[in-house]
Parts: sequence; C-alpha cells; structure tokens
Amino acid sequence: MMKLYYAPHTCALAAHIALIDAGANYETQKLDFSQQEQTKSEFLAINPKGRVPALLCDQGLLSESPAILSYIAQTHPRANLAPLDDPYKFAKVQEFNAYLASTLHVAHAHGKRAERWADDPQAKAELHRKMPQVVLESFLLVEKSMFKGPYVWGEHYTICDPYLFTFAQWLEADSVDPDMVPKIRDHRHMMLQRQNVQTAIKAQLQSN
Ligand SMILES: N[C@@H](CCC(=O)N[C@@H](CS)C(=O)NCC(=O)O)C(=O)O
Repeated sequence: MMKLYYAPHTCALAAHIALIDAGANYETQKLDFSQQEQTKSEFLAINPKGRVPALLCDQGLLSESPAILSYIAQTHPRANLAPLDDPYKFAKVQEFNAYLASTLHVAHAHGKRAERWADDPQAKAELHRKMPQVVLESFLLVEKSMFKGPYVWGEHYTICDPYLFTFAQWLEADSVDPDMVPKIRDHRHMMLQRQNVQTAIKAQLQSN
C-alpha cells in the first residue's frame, strides 16, 4: 500500500485527489506544519527535502508533484488520467505540470517563503511585494496559452486538473483576483463539484 505524506492547504492536495481518482490503495500521514514537523528528523529520514507531497511506494519514496502525479497515472492505467499511449501528448501533460511546479509554485512561494531566497528584510519585502504580479503573470500564461477547457486538455480530465485546481485555490491568498483568469476560475468551480475533490479536501482537514 502506498502512503501519502501531506499537510493541509499545500500542493499535496493534487496528489491526494489523483490517488482517489485512480482508485489507488493508499493511506495518508498528516504533517503539522505549525509544529514544523516537515523539518524534524523523523520526516527528513523519509524525505530529505523536508517537503510534501511525498509518496512512499513499494519501490521507495517519490517526491515532486509532477513525478508523483505521473506515477499515479501510469500505475493506474484504467483510471485514464493521462494519455499514456501517446509519448507526445504525455510529454505535453508533463510540460504543463512542470510549468506549474517550476514557475507558478515558485512564484507563489516568494510570498510566504521569501527566506529561501533572501535574508535581508528589505529584499524579502520586495520578493513579497512582487509575488502577486508574478503569480498573476504565470496564471495568465496558463489561461491564455495552455488551458483548453473545460479541463486543462479539453474534454478529457487528466492529472493536470487537480494540480491546476490546487494552485487556483490559493488565488485570493496570493492577492490575485480570480476574475482576472476567468477560465481558471471556472475550472476551479467545476473541480469543486467533483466528489473526489470534495473527499480529498475533507480527508485532509480531518486529523490522523
Ligand atoms: N517541487 C515540489 C515542491 C513541494 C513543496 O514546496 N511543498 C511545500 C508545501 S506546498 C512544502 O512542503 N513546504 C514546506 C516547507 O517549505 O517547509 C513539488 O512540486 O512537490
């Protein structure tokens, strides 16, 4: 059985939704970020990066959301969560998720995690100040050039959808007006109607 390490309100929500979508056999382990559990030796022995999501599989540990999401899709082909039989289309799925991980998520982190990049209070304040603009620019690129609708890749739901949804849930907290990205706003509302999304959100907020 796989084990997903997560914390509520983090990017680990995407992997959690995908595990449910896949019908996977998994259990969860919640980390309490308010207690900095991700930095404790017990978790660092599992994931030296000190980040979630982390997915413990039979073969070992997987980290990085795009890798975890593609692993879930590939190990559960009947769930049809990615175009597994078409290398180009599968690479496009990876391209989309890699952009979210490497650019959009990193832009978001300049808000709450500015200390990763700067020690000087003024430099940190500047990173924080510019964060909403950079996050909006990333979302606008997705909205205008990458998103097909109603799902990310058109009519077919893929592992890109829970990942985009997870970041769209942070729009207001990142001081970005969802109406600036109406397709992503509507996608978020559509995703919130899905039973699996509701189940994952509810499960993450329960204690375990
Ligand atoms: N590149 C990683 C990023 C993972 C990441 O930064 N996760 C955040 C939560 S959204 C985290 O664990 N932060 C803990 C910390 O910074 O101490 C991924 O895509 O999974």
